[in-house]
Amino acid sequence: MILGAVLKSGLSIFAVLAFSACALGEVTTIVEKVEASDEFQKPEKPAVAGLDDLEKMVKEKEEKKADQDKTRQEEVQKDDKLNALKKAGFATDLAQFHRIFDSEQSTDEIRGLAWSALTRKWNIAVAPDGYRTNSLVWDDRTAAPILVEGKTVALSGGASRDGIYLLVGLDDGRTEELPDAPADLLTNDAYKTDKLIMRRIPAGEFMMGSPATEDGRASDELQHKVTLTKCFYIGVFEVTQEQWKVVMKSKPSLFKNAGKSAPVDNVSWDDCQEFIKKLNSKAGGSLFCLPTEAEWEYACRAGTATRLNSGKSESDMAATGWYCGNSGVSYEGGFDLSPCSWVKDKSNKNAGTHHVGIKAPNTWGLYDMHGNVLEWCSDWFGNYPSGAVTDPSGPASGSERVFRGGGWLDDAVGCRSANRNCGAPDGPGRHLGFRLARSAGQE
Ligand SMILES: [Ca+2]
Ligand SMILES: [Ca+2]
Repeated sequence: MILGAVLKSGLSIFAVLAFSACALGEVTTIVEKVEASDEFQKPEKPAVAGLDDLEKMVKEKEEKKADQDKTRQEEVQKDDKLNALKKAGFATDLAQFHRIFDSEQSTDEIRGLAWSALTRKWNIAVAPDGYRTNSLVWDDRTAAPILVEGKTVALSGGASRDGIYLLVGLDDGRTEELPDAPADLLTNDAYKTDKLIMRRIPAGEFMMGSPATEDGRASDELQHKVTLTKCFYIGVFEVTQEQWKVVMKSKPSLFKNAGKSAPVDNVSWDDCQEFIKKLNSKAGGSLFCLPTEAEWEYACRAGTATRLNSGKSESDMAATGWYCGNSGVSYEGGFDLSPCSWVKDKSNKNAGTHHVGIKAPNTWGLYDMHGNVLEWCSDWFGNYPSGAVTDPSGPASGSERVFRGGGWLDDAVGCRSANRNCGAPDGPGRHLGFRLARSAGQE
């Protein structure tokens, strides 16, 4: 071997150490240096068995890396290009708004309409109170326009935001229809405490489950076409601790210090039925319910087919939900992470639930569909059908009920749109909560 030859020639041991420690890519250089040395006696056959192979390996590795670098660079360039286009479009629209605003003919009403067209076009989840000409800015980091002046606004691109909202009074079950999301959706705690806000989801069809190529998929996610023939309402947020208290007069959550606007946890499927029964009796009907598993996934995807409704990567997960990569908490009574080997980020000793509505919503304006608490659905757990189905509601009987969306302790794979979980209907847990659905009645 070359090391033997080098040693025999009396070369310094340090050179040998340097050789053995060097990266593969430097082999040739070291060999050349050795050959140039006076003390080195060139062996008859230059190479030593295996050196050619080694060089070939090094070359292949370098080529592979160059290929990967190129692909990565191309992806970045593509993103940059798209971002630049979006930014230019945004600037044009904003300029148009300013022209309307500054024109002598503009009235409050026209300005209001222009503002609402702009915010709608850019799919801004929350319009500010009225309109403010200088409050829209482009954020290069998120590649999206955001609102400043103290208002947090999350954005998502894509589908239009047609549809309406329903505001439910939890004390009396009365509902009020709203033409759009309230301007103070994210700043007024009422929507997360004594009221409940729901979003109308249009009827439609989608592919439920995951394609065979999806990273991290499980065998129970057989992809099939689902048609939902009726529109329905679904909670914009997970049901919170305070909302549970208002309806049930009880505080079941184990994360007692997570706050009023944290999702209720530690509720079983049976407990959720009690909540629904109470709310329905206040409302004088039976319209409130849990979403079916199909309705849940349809609402979660909001037209997307990717692993997550926000994309496919870890950073997409971090942007849209609380999962094991970001759910650390400092409040008392957090969950001790030390035995959780899969949690990479242990900078926080404990993890737990977070207030609803902080992370970016999906295209239909729904928050925390990925992560925070897992959400009970109405279905019994069972195998998916192999063909297309219409308005599915799961097997007629079973032993476990479905819950979806992954939670604060799951990894990103567990939070995928298609991922399914289930548990006994009478089993609560600190990972389990829910989101309310409501039939849209005869509409
Ligand atoms: Ca959730
Ligand atoms: Ca699963």
